[in-house]
Amino acid sequence: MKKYNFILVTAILCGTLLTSCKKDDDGGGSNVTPPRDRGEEAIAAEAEIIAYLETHFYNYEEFNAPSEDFDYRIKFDTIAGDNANKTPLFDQVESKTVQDRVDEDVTYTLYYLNVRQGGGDSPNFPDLVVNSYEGKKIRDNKVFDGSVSPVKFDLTQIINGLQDVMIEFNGADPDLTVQNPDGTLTFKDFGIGAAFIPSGLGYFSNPPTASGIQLYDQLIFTFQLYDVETGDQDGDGIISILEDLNNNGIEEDDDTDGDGAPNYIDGDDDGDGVPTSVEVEFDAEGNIIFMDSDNDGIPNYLDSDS
Ligand SMILES: [Ca+2]
Ligand SMILES: [Ca+2]
Ligand SMILES: [Ca+2]
Ligand SMILES: [Ca+2]
Repeated sequence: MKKYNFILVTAILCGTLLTSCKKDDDGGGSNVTPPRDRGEEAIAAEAEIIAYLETHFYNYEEFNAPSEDFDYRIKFDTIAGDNANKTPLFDQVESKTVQDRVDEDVTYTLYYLNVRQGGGDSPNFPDLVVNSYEGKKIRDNKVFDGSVSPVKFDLTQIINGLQDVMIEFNGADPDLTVQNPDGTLTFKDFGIGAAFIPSGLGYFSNPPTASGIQLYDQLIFTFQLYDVETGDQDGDGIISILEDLNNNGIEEDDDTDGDGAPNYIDGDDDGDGVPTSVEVEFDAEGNIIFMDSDNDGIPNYLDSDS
Protein backbone atom coordinates (compact mmCIF):
# COMPACT_ATOMS: atom_id res chain seq x y z
CA MET A 1 0.00 0.00 0.00
CA LYS A 2 1.08 3.53 -0.68
CA LYS A 3 2.54 5.52 2.18
CA TYR A 4 1.10 8.76 3.39
CA ASN A 5 2.93 11.50 5.17
CA PHE A 6 1.06 13.57 7.68
CA ILE A 7 2.11 16.19 10.13
CA LEU A 8 0.74 15.26 13.50
CA VAL A 9 -0.96 18.37 14.77
CA THR A 10 -1.27 17.84 18.48
CA ALA A 11 -1.77 21.49 19.32
CA ILE A 12 -5.15 21.64 17.64
CA LEU A 13 -7.51 20.15 20.13
CA CYS A 14 -10.61 20.13 18.00
CA GLY A 15 -12.05 21.38 14.76
CA THR A 16 -13.47 24.76 15.60
CA LEU A 17 -16.82 24.13 14.02
CA LEU A 18 -17.41 20.78 15.55
CA THR A 19 -16.74 21.85 19.07
CA SER A 20 -18.77 24.96 19.25
CA CYS A 21 -22.29 23.83 19.67
CA LYS A 22 -22.68 20.57 21.47
CA LYS A 23 -24.73 21.96 24.30
CA ASP A 24 -28.38 22.57 23.75
CA ASP A 25 -29.56 25.94 24.79
CA ASP A 26 -32.60 27.95 24.01
CA GLY A 27 -30.76 31.11 23.18
CA GLY A 28 -32.51 32.93 25.97
CA GLY A 29 -33.61 35.77 23.70
CA SER A 30 -37.04 37.00 22.84
CA ASN A 31 -39.07 35.91 19.80
CA VAL A 32 -37.31 32.56 19.74
CA THR A 33 -39.23 29.93 17.80
CA PRO A 34 -39.49 26.86 20.02
CA PRO A 35 -37.40 23.96 18.72
CA ARG A 36 -39.20 21.24 16.81
CA ASP A 37 -40.29 18.05 18.53
CA ARG A 38 -37.22 15.80 18.73
CA GLY A 39 -39.16 12.60 18.10
CA GLU A 40 -40.92 13.92 14.99
CA GLU A 41 -37.64 15.35 13.74
CA ALA A 42 -35.91 12.00 14.22
CA ILE A 43 -38.45 10.35 11.90
CA ALA A 44 -38.08 13.03 9.22
CA ALA A 45 -34.29 12.86 9.48
CA GLU A 46 -34.21 9.12 9.02
CA ALA A 47 -36.37 9.35 5.90
CA GLU A 48 -34.02 11.95 4.42
CA ILE A 49 -30.94 9.88 5.22
CA ILE A 50 -32.41 6.67 3.80
CA ALA A 51 -33.35 8.49 0.60
CA TYR A 52 -29.73 9.62 0.28
CA LEU A 53 -28.38 6.13 0.96
CA GLU A 54 -30.70 4.61 -1.65
CA THR A 55 -29.72 7.07 -4.37
CA HIS A 56 -25.97 7.41 -3.81
CA PHE A 57 -22.90 5.19 -3.96
CA TYR A 58 -19.31 5.57 -2.84
CA ASN A 59 -16.05 4.95 -4.70
CA TYR A 60 -15.88 1.31 -3.59
CA GLU A 61 -14.30 0.28 -6.87
CA GLU A 62 -11.32 2.53 -6.15
CA PHE A 63 -10.98 1.02 -2.69
CA ASN A 64 -11.21 -2.50 -4.11
CA ALA A 65 -8.48 -1.86 -6.67
CA PRO A 66 -6.54 1.18 -5.45
CA SER A 67 -4.29 2.96 -7.89
CA GLU A 68 -0.77 4.05 -6.91
CA ASP A 69 -1.89 7.56 -6.07
CA PHE A 70 -5.27 6.77 -4.52
CA ASP A 71 -5.85 8.95 -1.45
CA TYR A 72 -8.08 6.51 0.49
CA ARG A 73 -10.80 9.10 0.89
CA ILE A 74 -14.48 8.31 0.51
CA LYS A 75 -16.33 10.08 -2.28
CA PHE A 76 -20.06 9.90 -2.95
CA ASP A 77 -21.94 10.29 -6.20
CA THR A 78 -25.49 9.91 -7.48
CA ILE A 79 -26.69 6.63 -8.96
CA ALA A 80 -27.63 7.83 -12.44
CA GLY A 81 -26.43 7.85 -16.06
CA ASP A 82 -23.10 6.01 -16.38
CA ASN A 83 -23.36 5.11 -12.70
CA ALA A 84 -26.88 3.69 -12.89
CA ASN A 85 -25.68 0.18 -12.06
CA LYS A 86 -23.64 1.04 -8.95
CA THR A 87 -24.45 -0.55 -5.61
CA PRO A 88 -26.34 1.90 -3.40
CA LEU A 89 -24.93 2.88 -0.04
CA PHE A 90 -28.06 1.51 1.57
CA ASP A 91 -26.88 -2.04 0.70
CA GLN A 92 -23.45 -1.41 2.23
CA VAL A 93 -24.02 0.57 5.42
CA GLU A 94 -24.30 -0.74 8.96
CA SER A 95 -26.41 0.79 11.70
CA LYS A 96 -26.70 1.05 15.45
CA THR A 97 -29.44 2.24 17.76
CA VAL A 98 -28.51 5.40 19.61
CA GLN A 99 -30.28 7.34 22.33
CA ASP A 100 -31.04 11.03 22.09
CA ARG A 101 -29.07 12.97 24.69
CA VAL A 102 -31.86 15.45 25.40
CA ASP A 103 -35.01 13.28 25.33
CA GLU A 104 -34.36 9.72 26.48
CA ASP A 105 -37.58 8.52 24.87
CA VAL A 106 -36.17 9.31 21.42
CA THR A 107 -33.86 6.86 19.68
CA TYR A 108 -32.17 6.88 16.30
CA THR A 109 -31.04 4.30 13.80
CA LEU A 110 -27.60 5.72 13.14
CA TYR A 111 -26.19 4.62 9.76
CA TYR A 112 -22.47 4.38 9.07
CA LEU A 113 -20.21 3.00 6.39
CA ASN A 114 -17.27 0.85 7.42
CA VAL A 115 -14.83 0.92 4.52
CA ARG A 116 -11.93 -0.30 6.66
CA GLN A 117 -11.97 -1.21 10.34
CA GLY A 118 -8.37 -0.23 11.14
CA GLY A 119 -5.69 -2.40 12.76
CA GLY A 120 -5.01 -0.44 15.97
CA ASP A 121 -6.89 0.46 19.12
CA SER A 122 -10.55 1.45 19.20
CA PRO A 123 -11.48 4.59 21.14
CA ASN A 124 -13.86 4.59 24.06
CA PHE A 125 -16.56 7.25 23.85
CA PRO A 126 -14.75 9.75 26.12
CA ASP A 127 -11.33 9.32 24.49
CA LEU A 128 -9.38 11.54 22.12
CA VAL A 129 -8.66 10.61 18.52
CA VAL A 130 -6.29 11.78 15.82
CA ASN A 131 -8.07 11.85 12.49
CA SER A 132 -8.63 13.64 9.23
CA TYR A 133 -12.21 14.32 8.22
CA GLU A 134 -14.70 16.09 6.02
CA GLY A 135 -18.23 17.18 6.87
CA LYS A 136 -20.99 17.99 4.39
CA LYS A 137 -24.70 18.63 4.36
CA ILE A 138 -27.13 16.17 2.81
CA ARG A 139 -29.47 19.01 1.82
CA ASP A 140 -27.14 20.64 -0.72
CA ASN A 141 -24.14 18.29 -0.82
CA LYS A 142 -21.85 21.14 0.24
CA VAL A 143 -18.74 20.67 2.38
CA PHE A 144 -18.74 22.86 5.51
CA ASP A 145 -15.67 21.68 7.38
CA GLY A 146 -12.73 19.34 7.13
CA SER A 147 -9.03 18.72 7.55
CA VAL A 148 -6.74 16.71 5.31
CA SER A 149 -3.96 16.88 7.90
CA PRO A 150 -4.52 14.92 11.09
CA VAL A 151 -6.18 16.87 13.90
CA LYS A 152 -7.06 15.80 17.40
CA PHE A 153 -10.69 15.51 18.48
CA ASP A 154 -11.94 15.14 22.01
CA LEU A 155 -14.86 12.77 21.36
CA THR A 156 -16.82 14.37 24.22
CA GLN A 157 -16.67 17.72 22.41
CA ILE A 158 -17.81 16.73 18.92
CA ILE A 159 -21.38 16.10 17.81
CA ASN A 160 -22.85 12.95 19.32
CA GLY A 161 -23.53 11.20 16.02
CA LEU A 162 -19.88 11.35 15.02
CA GLN A 163 -18.77 10.31 18.50
CA ASP A 164 -21.14 7.32 18.36
CA VAL A 165 -19.75 6.19 14.99
CA MET A 166 -16.03 6.75 15.55
CA ILE A 167 -16.02 4.37 18.52
CA GLU A 168 -16.97 1.59 16.09
CA PHE A 169 -13.60 1.94 14.34
CA ASN A 170 -9.93 1.40 15.15
CA GLY A 171 -6.91 3.58 14.59
CA ALA A 172 -3.86 2.72 12.51
CA ASP A 173 -1.78 -0.34 13.30
CA PRO A 174 0.84 1.12 15.70
CA ASP A 175 3.41 -1.51 14.70
CA LEU A 176 3.30 -0.15 11.16
CA THR A 177 3.41 3.56 12.05
CA VAL A 178 6.68 5.11 10.96
CA GLN A 179 8.18 8.38 12.13
CA ASN A 180 9.82 10.09 9.20
CA PRO A 181 13.04 12.13 9.40
CA ASP A 182 11.02 15.35 9.01
CA GLY A 183 8.88 14.55 12.04
CA THR A 184 5.78 13.48 10.15
CA LEU A 185 4.16 10.14 10.78
CA THR A 186 3.18 7.57 8.19
CA PHE A 187 0.11 5.61 9.25
CA LYS A 188 -1.00 2.30 7.78
CA ASP A 189 -4.12 0.20 8.13
CA PHE A 190 -6.05 3.09 9.69
CA GLY A 191 -9.83 3.09 10.03
CA ILE A 192 -11.85 4.59 7.19
CA GLY A 193 -15.53 5.34 7.52
CA ALA A 194 -18.51 7.62 7.10
CA ALA A 195 -21.32 8.65 9.44
CA PHE A 196 -24.80 9.72 8.28
CA ILE A 197 -25.98 11.89 11.13
CA PRO A 198 -29.55 13.00 11.88
CA SER A 199 -29.80 16.56 13.15
CA GLY A 200 -30.80 15.35 16.63
CA LEU A 201 -27.35 13.81 16.96
CA GLY A 202 -25.82 16.86 15.29
CA TYR A 203 -26.64 20.53 15.73
CA PHE A 204 -30.47 20.27 15.70
CA SER A 205 -31.79 23.81 16.27
CA ASN A 206 -28.38 25.31 17.13
CA PRO A 207 -26.09 25.12 14.10
CA PRO A 208 -22.81 27.02 14.41
CA THR A 209 -23.09 30.52 13.00
CA ALA A 210 -21.52 31.14 9.58
CA SER A 211 -21.10 27.41 9.01
CA GLY A 212 -23.71 27.20 6.26
CA ILE A 213 -25.46 24.52 8.30
CA GLN A 214 -29.16 25.24 8.64
CA LEU A 215 -31.51 24.26 11.43
CA TYR A 216 -32.28 20.52 11.37
CA ASP A 217 -29.70 19.73 8.69
CA GLN A 218 -28.65 16.12 8.30
CA LEU A 219 -24.86 15.77 7.99
CA ILE A 220 -22.36 13.32 6.54
CA PHE A 221 -18.87 12.96 7.93
CA THR A 222 -16.14 10.91 6.31
CA PHE A 223 -13.02 10.25 8.33
CA GLN A 224 -9.67 8.50 8.56
CA LEU A 225 -8.95 7.39 12.14
CA TYR A 226 -5.22 7.27 12.90
CA ASP A 227 -4.63 7.24 16.62
CA VAL A 228 -6.38 7.00 19.98
CA GLU A 229 -5.57 8.63 23.34
CA THR A 230 -7.23 7.78 26.64
CA GLY A 231 -9.40 10.65 27.89
CA ASP A 232 -9.14 12.10 31.39
CA GLN A 233 -10.74 15.44 30.64
CA ASP A 234 -10.65 16.77 34.23
CA GLY A 235 -7.17 15.39 34.97
CA ASP A 236 -8.34 13.88 38.26
CA GLY A 237 -6.55 10.58 37.62
CA ILE A 238 -9.73 8.65 36.88
CA ILE A 239 -9.91 7.96 33.16
CA SER A 240 -13.16 9.24 31.77
CA ILE A 241 -14.54 5.87 30.72
CA LEU A 242 -14.58 5.01 34.45
CA GLU A 243 -16.52 8.21 35.19
CA ASP A 244 -19.52 6.80 33.27
CA LEU A 245 -20.92 5.45 36.54
CA ASN A 246 -24.23 4.24 35.12
CA ASN A 247 -22.39 2.50 32.27
CA ASN A 248 -24.68 3.74 29.54
CA GLY A 249 -22.00 5.00 27.18
CA ILE A 250 -23.03 8.62 27.76
CA GLU A 251 -20.69 10.94 29.64
CA GLU A 252 -23.10 13.81 30.19
CA ASP A 253 -25.48 12.14 32.65
CA ASP A 254 -23.24 11.17 35.58
CA ASP A 255 -23.11 14.01 38.12
CA THR A 256 -22.59 12.66 41.63
CA ASP A 257 -22.68 16.00 43.46
CA GLY A 258 -25.38 17.48 41.24
CA ASP A 259 -23.42 20.67 40.59
CA GLY A 260 -24.11 20.59 36.87
CA ALA A 261 -20.59 19.42 35.98
CA PRO A 262 -20.67 15.75 34.96
CA ASN A 263 -18.02 13.63 36.70
CA TYR A 264 -15.76 13.40 33.63
CA ILE A 265 -15.19 17.16 33.81
CA ASP A 266 -15.48 17.53 37.59
CA GLY A 267 -12.23 17.50 39.57
CA ASP A 268 -14.17 17.14 42.85
CA ASP A 269 -16.80 14.55 42.02
CA ASP A 270 -18.51 14.44 45.41
CA GLY A 271 -18.28 18.18 46.01
CA ASP A 272 -16.68 17.80 49.46
CA GLY A 273 -13.96 20.32 48.76
CA VAL A 274 -11.28 17.63 48.52
CA PRO A 275 -10.08 17.07 44.96
CA THR A 276 -10.76 13.63 43.54
CA SER A 277 -7.05 13.32 42.70
CA VAL A 278 -6.20 13.10 46.42
CA GLU A 279 -9.14 10.83 47.25
CA VAL A 280 -7.77 8.01 45.08
CA GLU A 281 -4.39 6.26 45.14
CA PHE A 282 -2.29 4.33 42.68
CA ASP A 283 -0.30 1.14 43.13
CA ALA A 284 3.26 0.64 41.88
CA GLU A 285 1.97 -0.40 38.45
CA GLY A 286 -0.13 2.72 38.19
CA ASN A 287 -3.45 0.94 38.73
CA ILE A 288 -6.02 3.09 40.46
CA ILE A 289 -7.12 2.20 44.00
CA PHE A 290 -10.51 3.44 45.13
CA MET A 291 -10.18 3.99 48.88
CA ASP A 292 -13.24 3.61 51.09
CA SER A 293 -12.27 4.92 54.56
CA ASP A 294 -15.62 4.43 56.29
CA ASN A 295 -16.33 1.09 54.59
CA ASP A 296 -19.78 2.07 53.41
CA GLY A 297 -19.21 0.73 49.91
CA ILE A 298 -18.91 4.21 48.44
CA PRO A 299 -15.38 5.16 47.42
CA ASN A 300 -14.05 8.32 49.07
CA TYR A 301 -14.05 10.35 45.87
CA LEU A 302 -17.83 9.83 45.56
CA ASP A 303 -18.51 9.97 49.31
CA SER A 304 -19.04 13.50 50.57
CA ASP A 305 -18.73 12.42 54.23
CA SER A 306 -15.33 10.73 53.93
CA1 LIG B 1 -23.37 7.81 31.84
CA1 LIG C 1 -20.37 17.17 39.50
CA1 LIG D 1 -14.06 13.55 37.91
CA1 LIG E 1 -13.93 15.09 46.66
